[in-house]
Amino acid sequence: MSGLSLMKLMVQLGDCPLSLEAIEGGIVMQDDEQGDLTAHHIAGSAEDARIKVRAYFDDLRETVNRQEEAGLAVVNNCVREKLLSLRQQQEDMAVLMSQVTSVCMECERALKRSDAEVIEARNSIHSLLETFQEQQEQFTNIASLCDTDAAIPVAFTKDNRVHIGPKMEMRVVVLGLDGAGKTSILFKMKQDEFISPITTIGFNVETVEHRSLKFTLWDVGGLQKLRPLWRHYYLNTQAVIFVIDSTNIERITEAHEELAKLMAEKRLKDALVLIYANKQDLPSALSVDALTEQLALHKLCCGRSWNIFACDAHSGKGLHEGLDWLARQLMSEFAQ
Ligand SMILES: Nc1nc2c(ncn2[C@@H]2O[C@H](COP(=O)(O)OP(=O)(O)OP(=O)(O)O)[C@@H](O)[C@H]2O)c(=O)[nH]1
Ligand SMILES: [Mg+2]
Repeated sequence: MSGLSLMKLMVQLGDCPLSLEAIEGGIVMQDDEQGDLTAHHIAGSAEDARIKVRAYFDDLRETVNRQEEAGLAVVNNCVREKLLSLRQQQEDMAVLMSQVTSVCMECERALKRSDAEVIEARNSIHSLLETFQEQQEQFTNIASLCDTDAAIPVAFTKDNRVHIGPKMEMRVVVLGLDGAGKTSILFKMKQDEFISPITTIGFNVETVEHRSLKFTLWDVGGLQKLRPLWRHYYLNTQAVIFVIDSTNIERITEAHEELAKLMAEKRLKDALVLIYANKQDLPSALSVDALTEQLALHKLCCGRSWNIFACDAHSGKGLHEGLDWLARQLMSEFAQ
């Protein structure tokens, strides 16, 4: 070994303890301004990293605690509202009961009167009976308004949202090429009717209730000149329903291109993707397997929650299965 290499090795060896301290931290001797050697504590990169991780989780815990407080406050509000309305109903019932009692007493008095007195008082007896009938109706109304369900539904979504109350809402945008059957599907879901719609210029919006969910469905026109408008519907969208005309083999590439654009869209990166292979009532319709392959869905939707369902807007077959899947994807295993 030459003298120069030996010198290099010695310098490296000399550096070694310093590198260990840089990682683990410790005491290093350094010259101060007066040229005296003084001991300094250095933190070390390991400690730095631990501090960063702890700070991150402290912050996360604080956020979670705040959200827990907010969630509990909503539960308390729900309980308060339920109790208030129950008390109100009890009070209404009590008032009505006392009114019914006084009417009953009057009726009894009327029964004890002589025939001549009854004839003379027939108008007031008639209105007494009318009042009695009205009270009976009011009583039935109050009873039907009574919320007999003591449950306070609480549900948790996979994207870490807590829902307290009867129906959880989900914002969904329905996209696809023109003529794919988006509007037909929307009508079928909403009013269980197949009406052949005209092409959509703009959008339709409907709410559809399905199990414990309330879907707000935005059906946007699919004509090529309208597609640049799709992006205005992406914000806060939890799911995309992409409708394909399974019989239109010539436009499969065009559908693939549009779906690929959606998959690359940042604002939709967490959105669930439900693909409806529509018009399955027609004999020329491609099967779900064939479409999955032709659209290269496994590659295109890789890394996200997606699924494809065969359906037809005519009979409505397959539509509910799709919504069921969306609901299951949204709710976490803690969901009730
Ligand atoms: N046989 C059959 N026809 C369907 C089905 N769904 C839709 N159609 C027909 O397909 C055509 C287009 O349907 P729309 O619902 O208007 O299509 P869209 O996707 O809303 O089209 P745009 O509004 O232009 O984007 C209409 O003539 C519908 O009657 C289906 O499941 N089976
Ligand atoms: Mg339409």
